[in-house]
Amino acid sequence: MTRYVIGDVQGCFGPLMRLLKRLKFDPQRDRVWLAGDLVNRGGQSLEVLRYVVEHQHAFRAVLGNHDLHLLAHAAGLIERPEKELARVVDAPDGPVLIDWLRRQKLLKVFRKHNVLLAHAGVHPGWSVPMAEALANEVEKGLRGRNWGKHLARSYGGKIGWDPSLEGSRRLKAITASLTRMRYLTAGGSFDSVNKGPPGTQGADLFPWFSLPSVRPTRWRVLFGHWATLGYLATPQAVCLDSGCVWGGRLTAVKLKQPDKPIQV
Ligand SMILES: [Mn+2]
Repeated sequence: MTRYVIGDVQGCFGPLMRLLKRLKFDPQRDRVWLAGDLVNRGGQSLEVLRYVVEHQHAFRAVLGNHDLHLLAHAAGLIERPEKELARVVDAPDGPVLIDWLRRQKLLKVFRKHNVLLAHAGVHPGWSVPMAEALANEVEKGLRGRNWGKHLARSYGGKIGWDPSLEGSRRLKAITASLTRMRYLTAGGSFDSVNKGPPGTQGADLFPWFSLPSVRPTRWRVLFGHWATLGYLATPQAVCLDSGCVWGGRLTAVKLKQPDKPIQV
């Protein structure tokens, strides 16, 4: 069995199929973790979800901001959803696809490999057990029966993490850190404006994985979300979003070898 992690697919069904072929992916034998943003903008979100759910014994995902946006539409929280997302929700098998999606995680810990996987990243102020517990506060409500209400309390806004937060603002800060974060101030505050590669950001902002005050740990975070970063591997973090939906490439790595990208 080989375990792969694949970056942001964003409805790019053709490239996903080509990448799986390149990997000689065998759903009976291999396993894939998707780094989030399975859907939106690429045109074939429905096809991507159908394929993944059809082979769900082989696929798992951490949710990205676009996946949460789709869930929000399914829960009736979005007034004017993108056509591509409405096509998923309105499909005859839409409810099955949505139920699979909402049962995925926001953070996956691979203890044996000292690897974390989250769509945008893991806040440098969080220990691994803390990150797991915080992610679970959001995940468990999404798995439950009143998931739409829970999502409404957990999703939206760009609230930076602060341990003193409570209630809905705390849930929203957890979700934002795991699914939207790119730059932080030296003190760990959230920046919601800068999206470009390092070097283009405002003063006193650092990529979340290279805050000068944070001591390196033995953990490495695999993440997507940051297309302008492209595939990038540092000792602390590996970005797997190489901008497939923007005309770039779709990236996979073996969980055991994140330093060797496989791209189409
Ligand atoms: Mn994203």
